[in-house]
Amino acid sequence: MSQATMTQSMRLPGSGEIYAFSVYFSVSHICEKARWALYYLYIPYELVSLAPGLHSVWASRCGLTSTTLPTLEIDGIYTQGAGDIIDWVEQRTSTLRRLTPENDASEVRALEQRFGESIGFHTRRMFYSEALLEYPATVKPRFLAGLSILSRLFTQLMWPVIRKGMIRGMELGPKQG
Ligand SMILES: N[C@@H](CCC(=O)N[C@@H](CS)C(=O)NCC(=O)O)C(=O)O
Repeated sequence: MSQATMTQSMRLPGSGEIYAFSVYFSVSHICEKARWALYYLYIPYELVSLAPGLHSVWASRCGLTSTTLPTLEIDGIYTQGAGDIIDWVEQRTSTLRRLTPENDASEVRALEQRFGESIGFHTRRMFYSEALLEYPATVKPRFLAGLSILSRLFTQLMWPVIRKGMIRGMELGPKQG
C-alpha cells in the first residue's frame, strides 16, 4: 500500500537508538498521545497516516488481529494502543526521560486507564457527535491530513460511508453532542 510518510529525525543524545514506525489516524488525539510520547522520549520515528477503513486492510496484511491504531512497529514487532506503546518503548530505551514514574507506576497506569477508557472515551464521543453530525465538512480535512494521494481519494469518495460507520460504531447522537 502506498502511504504518505512524514519523517522526523530526532537522534538526540541519550536516544535509545530505536527507530519506530508508527501508524496512526491524524485526527486522533490517542494517536497523537503516542506520537508525542515518542517525541518526548527522543525516539526517532516515521509516521504513516492511514485512512479509516484502509487501516483494517493494512492490519490484516501485517497479520494483526486487532485494527486498533496507533500501532508501533519496531524490528517487526507490533505494539498497539498508546499506553502499551509507551510501556514497550520505556522498557527498551536508555533515555533519561520517563513518562511513567518508577515508584508510582501502578497508580499512574490506573489513572491513565481511567482517563483513556472512561473519561477520554466519552469525551471523544461528545466531540465526534458534534463534529460528525453538525460540522462534517469542517472535520473532514483533519481526516485527510498526511494521507497519500490514493488514500485521500479513497477518503473523499468513501466519506459518507466512513462518517456513517463512525456514527454507528461510536453510537453518536445529539445527546452526546
Ligand atoms: N485503548 C486504546 C484505544 C485506541 C483507539 O481507540 N483507537 C481508535 C482510533 S482513536 C481506532 O483505532 N479505531 C479504529 C479501530 O479500532 O479499528 C489506546 O488508548 O490507544
